[in-house]
Amino acid sequence: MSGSSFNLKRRDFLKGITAGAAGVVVGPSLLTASKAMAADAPQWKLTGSHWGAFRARIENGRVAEIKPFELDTHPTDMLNGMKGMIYNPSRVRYPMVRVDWLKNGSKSDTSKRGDNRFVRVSWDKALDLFHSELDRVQKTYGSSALHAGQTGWRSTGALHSAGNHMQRAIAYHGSFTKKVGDYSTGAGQHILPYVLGNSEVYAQGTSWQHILNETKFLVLWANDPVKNLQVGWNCETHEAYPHLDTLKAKIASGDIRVISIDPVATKTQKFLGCEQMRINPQTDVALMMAIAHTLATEDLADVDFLDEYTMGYEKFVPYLMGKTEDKIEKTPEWAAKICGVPADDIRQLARAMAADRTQLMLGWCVQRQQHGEQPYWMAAVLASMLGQIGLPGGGISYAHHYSSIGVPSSGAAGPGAFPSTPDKGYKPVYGEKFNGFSKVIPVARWVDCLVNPGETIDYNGKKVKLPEIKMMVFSGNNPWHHHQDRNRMKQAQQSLETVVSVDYRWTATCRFSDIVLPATTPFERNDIDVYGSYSARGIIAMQKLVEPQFEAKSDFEIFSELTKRFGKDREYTRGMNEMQWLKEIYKNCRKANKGKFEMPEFEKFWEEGFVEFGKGKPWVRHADFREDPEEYALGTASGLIEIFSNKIAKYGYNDCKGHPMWFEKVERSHGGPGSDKYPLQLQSCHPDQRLHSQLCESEEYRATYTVQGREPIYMSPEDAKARGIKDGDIVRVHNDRGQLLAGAVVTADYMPGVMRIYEGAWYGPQDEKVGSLDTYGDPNTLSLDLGASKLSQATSAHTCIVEVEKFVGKAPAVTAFGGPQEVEA
Ligand SMILES: Nc1nc2c(c(=O)[nH]1)N[C@H]1C(S)=C(S)[C@@H](COP(=O)(O)OP(=O)(O)OC[C@H]3O[C@@H](n4cnc5c(=O)[nH]c(N)nc54)[C@H](O)[C@@H]3O)O[C@H]1N2
Ligand SMILES: Nc1nc2c(c(=O)[nH]1)N[C@H]1C(S)=C(S)[C@@H](COP(=O)(O)OP(=O)(O)OC[C@H]3O[C@@H](n4cnc5c(=O)[nH]c(N)nc54)[C@H](O)[C@@H]3O)O[C@H]1N2
Ligand SMILES: [Mo]
Repeated sequence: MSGSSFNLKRRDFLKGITAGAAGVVVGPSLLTASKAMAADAPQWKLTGSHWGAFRARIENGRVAEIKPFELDTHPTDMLNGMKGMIYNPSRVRYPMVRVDWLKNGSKSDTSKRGDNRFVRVSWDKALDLFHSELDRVQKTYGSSALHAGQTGWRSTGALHSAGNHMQRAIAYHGSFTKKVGDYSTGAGQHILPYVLGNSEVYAQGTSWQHILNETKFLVLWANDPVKNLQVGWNCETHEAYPHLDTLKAKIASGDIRVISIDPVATKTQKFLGCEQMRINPQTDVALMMAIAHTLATEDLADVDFLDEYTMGYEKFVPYLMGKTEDKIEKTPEWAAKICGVPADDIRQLARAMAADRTQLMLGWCVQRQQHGEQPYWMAAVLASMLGQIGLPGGGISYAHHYSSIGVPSSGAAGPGAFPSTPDKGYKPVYGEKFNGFSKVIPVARWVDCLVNPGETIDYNGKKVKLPEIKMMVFSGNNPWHHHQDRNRMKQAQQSLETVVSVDYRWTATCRFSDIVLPATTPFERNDIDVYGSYSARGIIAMQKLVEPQFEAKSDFEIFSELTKRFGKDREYTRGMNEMQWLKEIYKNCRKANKGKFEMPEFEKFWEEGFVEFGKGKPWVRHADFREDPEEYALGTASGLIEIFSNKIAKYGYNDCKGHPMWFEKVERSHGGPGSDKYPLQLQSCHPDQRLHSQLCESEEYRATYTVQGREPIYMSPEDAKARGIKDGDIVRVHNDRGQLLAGAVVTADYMPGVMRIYEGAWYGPQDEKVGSLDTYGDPNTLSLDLGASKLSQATSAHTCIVEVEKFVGKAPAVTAFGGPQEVEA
């Protein structure tokens, strides 16, 4: 893998596409579309995706060639995988029902769920079954037994937002259990409102222009923007990348110093040519404490800022100085033993931060760990001690690696999404019946509901009674990728009577479902979306490239037909079809932008393909608060930055207290708990060549990074050598929770004791039994399923230790791809 290469520049990119196109090897039978296609003349169409806006040349009803949208100066290499998203052997082709479920319905043998044996049925049959199950569950158990609340990275497009269709349609039938929070930033989005008055993670950040002009010392903390800005929530145009080019130049010329605090030499570090501070995983809070200790003891803390803008510093200092119950002074020497950074380096880092304009930029991975709230809170404390919050190029940011944050927003309104809830005054077929259970659960605790129904857990100052769930519906998300601890899940899901999945690829979630419905890809329907994500640079027409493949239907069609079965289709669709909806969405957007941003009539827009709003003005986060902390008080209890939170202290939690603290983890490499048996940290960071599990099905593109057909596991030369592993070997990775096969990539980018398998690798179990070997390499076969704390109950995916060995013998075939085994009823 070309770990060091930045996003391809336009010219190389086009080369890449041509090279890829030359080697197309997809079996002809898979390419046959369901509908007869007119042999149309070659033509280019514009569309967009999480990976970028692009134009596609259509020939004989097929996508023949792709080129990036001309406004995208830094297209991602992943566009090379796009064609394989439409044409691949893992597409869901027809409605399918699990064979045993078709025979026995809700009384099926659920220990067989996952055996991947399915029967093809008609759309009518599948939707009738779906509908009758909804009826049965509402009648028998009530709303609490239905969970249709998981959401995820549905495709771009305001209209065809998959989760919204599922939730709106089902709500017309009856209520269901919903979720709060997300897997991305669960711990961060829960702690920061107490500390900074806003979740911060999805807020617009200080503009890159200010950072490039004013910052002298930029600290990338667990942050890999060059890798992670390749995808965006909307149709990307990669507008942050030119700023990263400038940053690279400014590092070379000595104008800006950048350090990456990370156990791994990241893609960003290698692109920028910046420094790295290697840190033991999960120990960032110890390092932060020691930096704070140095600032406090060397008189480097900005006491005026702390006085005016923060509260509770005086309650935190005794902890820092070892004057509270733990009696540990958080010196650099203390921290060095935990985080592996020499004490002198810690002191120098602290001094450098205090010496000049310093911007801290945190990534999100450090908060997808046990006690993930603490590094986020402690980083805000550090930034407060440095006193630069609200200055251009100073202070703290939690999102410059996400969806073009840091590129100023145009200020224009984007197109409103298809509603996720029913229209006002609606009457569902079944009334609400939650039987004393909580209606909303923390997103990552749904498997806990299956394991411990009726249990009451703490959550963010409240109590949550976990519902007894009997039926789940998934659309636009892939829980058999996104959730932790496969074998726990495998065991737990047996208590579900019915599982329905809507997707366009046969994911492990489909494999572990009873009814599977084929959706269209975003390239088989018309839509409209923002391009540029947070820059809101313009609006793009996502023009249908090809007809739906096989028997696929859009989510809009699927749920229209479902609602028809209980007489709510007119309400659900408001009597409008796809094009009418698009016109309506566009019209409302045009109205919202009237007098501010010029937008043509819909027909003209559709023909031209996009409307540009222009660039926004550079901006500084928290500048208003700094200017006038009363007028622009933060949304915290005191209106100030809370180094101590009375609210949190009053919750009385043992794993998140009144101020940030160092907590040991249940398991940790580098001498931490459990490391005698499993000495290696397994990171499951976000993939360089996928969006989670999306694109993994793209066969040729996957082949550019797999090792002997398996997902790569990256490891240090030291760890490989100690185990007799060579680059290219198949290895078995295991811990007490599970085992998987992966392909070794040995690289000095990794420090000893740290390994990585990118999340989103498709789960390919040898069979449906609990504990079976995962043949492809899904890291969630090994990850821990534990709430980060009682405050957030967020995922702790990155609290995970393992051992690895060379696999000897004949490796079993990869079972992850290629769809179900089709059987007769
Ligand atoms: N170990 C570990 N696990 C993690 C993480 C980690 O760091 N480590 N990260 C977590 C994070 S941050 C996230 S955001 C989650 C992501 O978790 P998900 O959002 O669940 O991941 P995706 O693979 O993007 O799944 C989206 C699914 O929606 C389907 N889809 C796309 N478009 C449509 C459509 O139009 N209609 C229908 N019906 N389906 C559609 C796709 O085919 C895909 O199966 O994973 C989490 N899991
Ligand atoms: N290409 C691509 N980009 C994406 C996504 C994708 O799937 N593919 N997903 C998007 C989504 S949904 C999300 S949530 C974001 C995720 O954004 P992040 O969570 O920020 O991304 P990760 O790549 O998981 O991790 C970032 C860095 O954290 C480091 N790290 C891990 N553990 C530790 C630790 O204990 N200490 C320190 N100091 N560093 C650590 C890793 O080595 C890595 O370099 O990315 C978004 N961008
Ligand atoms: Mo995420």
